[in-house]
Amino acid sequence: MRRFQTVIAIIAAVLIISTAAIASIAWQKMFMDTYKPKADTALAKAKCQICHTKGAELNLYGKALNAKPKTAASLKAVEKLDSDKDGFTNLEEIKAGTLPGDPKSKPAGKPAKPAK
Ligand SMILES: [Ca+2]
Repeated sequence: MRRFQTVIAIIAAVLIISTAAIASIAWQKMFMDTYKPKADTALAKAKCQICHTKGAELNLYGKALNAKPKTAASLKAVEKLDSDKDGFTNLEEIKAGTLPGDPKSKPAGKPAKPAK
């Protein structure tokens, strides 16, 4: 009986992890389809790190998106935010090819106006 419970727990863990991975891939595809970042930018190369830190943990941009339904409208809804608080809005960063969830990655120059 105990072995059965262990197997069920392992299956449940795998399902939870793979569901999260599939959700992340869906977000990534939607992001790339929506913004089409230029190939040689940090943003295009970041892949999972657009929304995640090195591991599965979400960065500040990922957390803002994760609170919303998985739709392109949700991407638009967080464009005016400055998720990583580096002074540039998420959209300014996306257009510049930098990471909206990483304050160390930001466009050259100064923000157009102070971000919220
Ligand atoms: Ca920012």
